[in-house]
Formats: sequence, C-alpha cells, structure tokens
Amino acid sequence: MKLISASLRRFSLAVLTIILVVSSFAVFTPSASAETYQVKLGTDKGMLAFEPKKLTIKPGDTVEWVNNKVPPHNVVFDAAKNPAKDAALAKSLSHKTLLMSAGKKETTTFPADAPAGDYTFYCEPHRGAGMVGTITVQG
Ligand SMILES: [Cu+2]
Repeated sequence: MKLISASLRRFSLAVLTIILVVSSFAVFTPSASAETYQVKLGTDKGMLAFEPKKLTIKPGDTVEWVNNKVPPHNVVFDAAKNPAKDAALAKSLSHKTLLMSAGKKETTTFPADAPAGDYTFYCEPHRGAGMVGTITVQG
C-alpha cells in the first residue's frame, strides 16, 4: 500500500511537471508574430516610384513608409481598389500628409481582420507619373 501511494505521488508529480512545461510553452510562443516591412517613397536612383512597388504581407503586419528621393510624397489607398471596396478602411490605411524631407517615416498597420486580396495605393503628386503600388494581404 505504501509502495502504491509513493509511486502514485511520483506519477502525479510527473504529470504536473508535464502540464507546467507545456503550458509555459504555450504562453511564451506567439502564435503568429507580426512583421514590419519597409517601402521607400522614391527609389534610390531617383525614380518616381515605390520601392518595392509590390509587397505581400499578412493581416496584422505593418508597413513602414520611408520618404526617400524626389519628394514630396504621400501614401493614399484607393477607396475602390481593395478586396471589399472599403473606403473607410482605405482611408484608415492612408497617410495623406505630404512628406517633404528625406528620412521622414509613417507606418500603416493592417488590421488583423483585413480582408485578403490586393490593396492599391498611390502617391497623389506622382500618381500620373506611375507612382502606384500594390500590397497583397494573404488569407
Ligand atoms: Cu510621390
């Protein structure tokens, strides 16, 4: 009897240890770590373009816009050219204020519930010159 209760105690201790190890793993391992991507406004060679102009991200990721060459630039998401044609979402992702000096930054974090698909954005002063880009949000 004494032997059984001792081994039972040892067994429950082992189970407790396993539960503790597994649960701490669950707490300290983030399920999906959000990434930050950088997009330059104006290429290093002085072209009126975003660099890169195509980018694939996941919901919850952040895009950092860095003012580079040939300013001023801004970032405006097209109200119609996004998966749900959501004008309010497009507005919330945009940075309409013109960035004048090189090195100025803005950030856009895509909401965790952002619909998957292509989001078109452009720079207002240089849209006609082709300063347009696409961010693809993966499902
Ligand atoms: Cu521009």
